Amino acid sequence: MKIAKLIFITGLILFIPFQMKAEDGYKLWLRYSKISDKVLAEKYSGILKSICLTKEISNSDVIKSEIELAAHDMLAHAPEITSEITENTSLIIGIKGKCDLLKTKNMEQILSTLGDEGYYIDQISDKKTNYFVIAANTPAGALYGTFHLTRLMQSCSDFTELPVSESPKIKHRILNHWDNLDRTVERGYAGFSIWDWHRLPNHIYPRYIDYARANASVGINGTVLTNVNANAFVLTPQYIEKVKALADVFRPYGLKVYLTARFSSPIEIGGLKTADPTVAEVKQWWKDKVDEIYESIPDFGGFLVKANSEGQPGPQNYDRSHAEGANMLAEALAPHGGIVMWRAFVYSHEAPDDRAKQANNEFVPLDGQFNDNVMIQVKNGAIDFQPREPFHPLFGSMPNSSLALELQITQEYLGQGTHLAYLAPLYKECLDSDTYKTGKGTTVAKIIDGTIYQNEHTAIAGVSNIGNDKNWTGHLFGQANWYAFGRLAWNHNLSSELIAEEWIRQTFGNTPRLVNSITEIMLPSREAVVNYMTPMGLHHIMGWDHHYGPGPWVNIGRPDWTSLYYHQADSSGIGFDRTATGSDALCQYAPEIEKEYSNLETCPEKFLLWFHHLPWGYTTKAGNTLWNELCYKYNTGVRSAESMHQTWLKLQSDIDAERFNQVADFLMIQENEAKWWRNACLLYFQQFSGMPFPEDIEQPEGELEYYQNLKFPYAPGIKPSW
Ligand code: GCW
Repeated sequence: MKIAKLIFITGLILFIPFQMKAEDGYKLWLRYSKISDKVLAEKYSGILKSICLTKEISNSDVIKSEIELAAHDMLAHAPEITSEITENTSLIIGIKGKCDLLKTKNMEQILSTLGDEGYYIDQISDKKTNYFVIAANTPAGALYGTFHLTRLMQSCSDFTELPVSESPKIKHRILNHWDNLDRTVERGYAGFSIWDWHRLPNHIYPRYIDYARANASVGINGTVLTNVNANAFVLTPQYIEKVKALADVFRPYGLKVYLTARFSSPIEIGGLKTADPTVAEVKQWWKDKVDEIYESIPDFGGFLVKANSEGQPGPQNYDRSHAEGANMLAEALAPHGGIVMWRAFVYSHEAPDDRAKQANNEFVPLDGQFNDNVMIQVKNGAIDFQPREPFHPLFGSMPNSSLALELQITQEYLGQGTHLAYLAPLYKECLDSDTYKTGKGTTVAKIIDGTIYQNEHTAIAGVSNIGNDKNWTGHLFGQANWYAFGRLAWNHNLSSELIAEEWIRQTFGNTPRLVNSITEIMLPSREAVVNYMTPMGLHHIMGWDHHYGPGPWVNIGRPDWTSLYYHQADSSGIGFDRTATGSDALCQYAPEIEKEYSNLETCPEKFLLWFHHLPWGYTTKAGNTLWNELCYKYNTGVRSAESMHQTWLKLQSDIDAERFNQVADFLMIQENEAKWWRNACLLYFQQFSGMPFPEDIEQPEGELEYYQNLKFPYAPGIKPSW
């Protein structure tokens, strides 16, 4: 062949761009992409050569299919799977005492410390044969251990982490889907609900199984299928049959199903005249209804309830307390082992007191009156999932009740479906907050994991960001927040950094360039959103109703749904005085917190305007006027958004086109909207400060009126039907 022709063809081959496999994000972090490192591939293939799956594992099909999928996709290998140990066995996956190697004293001792969902991974040797072992006390533990092993392989681990002993710190680790039966998702930004109620129970989408896999891979063991602004219809027989079909799919993955219970259901679907929890026929109705559910779903988790909040019906409609309402449901569920999660997100329509105080006002007097199988589900902050809130004062204020933490994974107030905001730092900020309620070290994490009050039930919930978008979460990086919620629910001591790295390695790859660059984008991203939206303790200044974009001027509807109620900007200054000279919300915290946050010298600046109304000329710790400091913070937020965008663009050659382009486009949106927030908020607040913008920042563009006149009637994330 002529040399010239050969060079030409070779050149063609060399210049064919290295086509990465197209990826649409559907596989989430469970991509099991091919292990390119030959040495590791060989090591892993050796581990997965022949797997003994002890017979007693009731979910063995699920474990078998996961291992086979992982081996096939990562290693192009088909493991031998047996139910007895053979001379080829390389990996044993089993539960306590079900095979000789798991009956050793040492193994039994280890397993005795790991509880129902824990697992142990190690290499053990027996008569000169080395085995990898995943040992657990139950099938769920064995599955969690299996996902841990595949996660280590996808992350190109050299297994120096071994031995691994894991058990969850919190019992109920639950996603709350604010999904409506018409498949709209309240505050959802990833399309419609994945629950196709109309085709259930007959059609089981593969997506339902992948949903269960994804949750099991991070240890989530519960899912509330329906919106807390509840629809009684889901409790009718025809829907219970549909719910059963999902519960049957999820069960082998250790995922329990819960439903939201609309308090007025006995009237709406039961034909009764009242829903008063003290009326015998109402109690009987709920008992019969619960028994009916358990007939179809023997491991039904229980009910999540939003009552007497934002117009939802509840016991107070009959002058009964939250405790009377919750205990009625709890009594119906108790014989079946079910729980009630009763939400403390309450604030009165009449706005009688600072909204931040009203949950404590209503619930602290009821402490100790709730049945053992009732948990009070409390948002991380006292207002409403803001980019930053001090921890909710209810944590530590109800020592005789079981409190569950409710976090928001969907980004209702953090850029909705287009802003990259990695939320593990927000979750950790709350979890690690010291409430001082039983002295130093009484963290929110230790309250909800039962360490402080030894609760029988412990729980953590995340409001889901999942929809039927191909990539599940709309923004690809929304997947990181689903993942982070699961990992922190399992172990709240994990760091945001470690969780980010785990997710990046499984989602994008293991090169230092990918890991370092994407970590550099993710870790500061939540702070960036705080800075360009609500710096220094500002809060609740978003667009009206849809909550999209800035709205510091919003002044319509009930006072505590406006923005002015929260920033209270006027010529004298800005901020909400929650000290003794104001609403005194601080009195609901422990004295140590009250003292620290009341004192301007010690109050963390990130909470300054949450607790104080300060003059525009107040001097901050950096020596700036408050006005200039706010301008610098907004400007820093914009710079951070620009930097995130630029860092991502440098990764074009490292990431498949579809996922790269989507994130690049969304980071452009985020950069533009960060400027929008800065311009709108600073132009609005300048009306009150009367002070010039610092010369050393980019000057806010445009006219305030332009921003105030923007309308978004079709902003995403269906709004509540009040
Ligand atoms: O954040 C607010 C949302 C409502 C939500 C409510 C709640 C489900 O704007 O859409 O209703 O909180 O937590 O109940």
